[in-house]
Amino acid sequence: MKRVLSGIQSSGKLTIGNYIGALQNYVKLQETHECFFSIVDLHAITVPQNPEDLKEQTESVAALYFAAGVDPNKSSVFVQSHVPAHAELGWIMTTLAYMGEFERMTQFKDKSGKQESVGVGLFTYPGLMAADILLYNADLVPVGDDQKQHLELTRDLANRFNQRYGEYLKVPEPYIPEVGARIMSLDDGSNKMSKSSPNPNSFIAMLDEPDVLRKKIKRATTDSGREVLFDPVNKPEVSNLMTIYSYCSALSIKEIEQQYEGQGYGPFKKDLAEHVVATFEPIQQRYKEIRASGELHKYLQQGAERAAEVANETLKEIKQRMGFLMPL
Ligand code: AQP
Repeated sequence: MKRVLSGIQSSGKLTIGNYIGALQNYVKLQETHECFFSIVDLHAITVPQNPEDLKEQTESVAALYFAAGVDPNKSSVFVQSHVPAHAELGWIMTTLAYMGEFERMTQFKDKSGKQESVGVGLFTYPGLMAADILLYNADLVPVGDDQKQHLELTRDLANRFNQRYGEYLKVPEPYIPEVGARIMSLDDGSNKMSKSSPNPNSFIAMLDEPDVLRKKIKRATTDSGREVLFDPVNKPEVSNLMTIYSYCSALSIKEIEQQYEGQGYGPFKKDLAEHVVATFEPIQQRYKEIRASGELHKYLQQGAERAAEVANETLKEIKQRMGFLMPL
């Protein structure tokens, strides 16, 4: 069975972009693959986090994994900081990487541009991400479009390690969803929807109450036209809303175009909101049940134990090959 590794940062409230681009694929992949899914809290602290919020966000992201359908008996779900091998291999990976490689990362450029002072962790983020993946010798990594470049770097680092220390690490392949690889922000069709955006109206959180969600969709930016047409270059905002519509309704883009021909944006947005509510209401209900059940920490402990078994073995082999003196 091929192995899958993926993770989401506990850096805010998960958006429908995280769901469509990542989580919903986790649920599918666990049926055919051995899956490790992480809540990457060590990545979340690459930008400042309030301690109380970080704890709540980590629990919330974990509960959303299960609410979305990740099954703790099929997949190992764990918090990254519960498996210390991630931080240790993350350091080792930064020693294998070159400055120029990290400097080229567009996510670093985007995020550092928004900070007053830029933390070193934001810069070395791709080294830790490489460690996350390589510790599990993952075959496949489900990621949205935005993470493709980091995965490319992970592949380079795995190849570099294998050249220097002998063939050992598996070079992972990206798994990019066909629909929804990049859900854009509601207020600007050229920006990715992000959970850490300071403007809550730019994203739809998976846990937004139905009325909040309806309001956000109603005020979502469109354009001065009135045609519901899929044209990401000239109509990026409307096209993005159509992608979300298509995912939540299972209608094709063509069918959506036909349905709203000559009707303008009003009816389209109204129906879109109802499809989004119908998609996320059951998940919200399960989320509440999971948080109330007290089972969450048990699942996470079980996941961390299974993850640590695999990760510690890989780390040991890596250290031996690199010439670290191993403890008796
Ligand atoms: N807008 C998106 N469309 C499709 N996929 C997305 N992902 C994130 N945003 C979108 C995918 O979700 C997974 C987890 O991402 P992450 O939390 O590790 O980091 P990110 O990509 O930086 O996500 P955010 O929401 O933008 O977080 P912040 O605001 O903290 O940086 C990844 O597979 C990602 O591709």
